[in-house]
Amino acid sequence: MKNKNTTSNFKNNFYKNIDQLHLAPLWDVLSNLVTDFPKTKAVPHMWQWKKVKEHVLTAGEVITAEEAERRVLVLENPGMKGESKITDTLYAGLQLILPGEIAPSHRHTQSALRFIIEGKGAYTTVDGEITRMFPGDFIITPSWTWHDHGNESSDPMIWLDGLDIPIINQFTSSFAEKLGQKRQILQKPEGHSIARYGSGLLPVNNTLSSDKVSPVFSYPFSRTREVLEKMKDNDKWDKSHGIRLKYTNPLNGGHAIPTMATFMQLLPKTFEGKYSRSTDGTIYCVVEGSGKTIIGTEKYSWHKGDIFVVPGWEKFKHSTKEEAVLFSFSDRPVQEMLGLYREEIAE
Ligand code: 1HN
Repeated sequence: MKNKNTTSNFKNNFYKNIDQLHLAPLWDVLSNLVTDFPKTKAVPHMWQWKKVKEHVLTAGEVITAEEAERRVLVLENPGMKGESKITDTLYAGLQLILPGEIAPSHRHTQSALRFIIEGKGAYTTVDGEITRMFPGDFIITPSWTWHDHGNESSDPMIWLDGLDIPIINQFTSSFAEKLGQKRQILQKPEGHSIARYGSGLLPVNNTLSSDKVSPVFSYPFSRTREVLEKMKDNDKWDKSHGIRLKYTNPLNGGHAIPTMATFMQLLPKTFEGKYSRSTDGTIYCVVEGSGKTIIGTEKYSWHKGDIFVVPGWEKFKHSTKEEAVLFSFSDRPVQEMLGLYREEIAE
């Protein structure tokens, strides 16, 4: 008995002593640190456009775009409340700009993507070049570029923001500054970048300092849709993903944004996708049509404007009755760069 007590005292003292020196026993935590399979607090979830839209519009009565700096309702993963994350590595939100408003110019090391859901013709300016935004357009704001948004149209404009905020914070590399002016000065004519870099041509004496990010910052939906339409009759469908295209950087064929992969896909009518899973948690936004996605054990019926999240390594499959188009984004480029990316398709 005495012996047992002595041993237990000896051990208790050991744990107390090492704790005081900020030392901790790995054997208590190892199985949580290095798991046999990916583990995440993120859960599958869908935000229905018909339910969230009215609240995004009401935010316009609660605060101005200028006061808020960016008037956004954050899409919080229900498994990570209060963390401003939709997956472990990504942030997403719905931003509203009302007619006549300006979201003032600023820049930060986080990269951003915009995917336009509703409205017509509000603008964003990125490093001196303006582009008008229409539904289905995909626009990038590379790390450390000045950007401001404004709405000179007569309709509210709502878009999906995707940022790599959790990744940047993990690396303690967040920097941000305000320009101190509502609008930056325009330095290039509208259409400058897509003309030079977005037509299968590149200026021979290209003076870009880096190929890390795509010099095309606006990918209009009209062009993307045409590609899907041309491919749908001639190309082989992926068994899980239908016809899926990635937005690329024309300088090197890589992803348009170094930290976030972005995709547009077409699912044909009466598609019955096979289950697949991949290590990149993915956010989907419905662009056209309707369908169903089973994520893990949950079934989601989606329509235009709905946004749903598939956590990393969770099995999922899509099915449709009518033709549908989906935009999506994930942290795949980072995983690919580090040699971590894995995917599996059920046979
Ligand atoms: C940001 O700069 C924008 O520029 C949107 O529209 C959302 C969320 C967190 C940090 C910066 C924008 C943001 C953001």
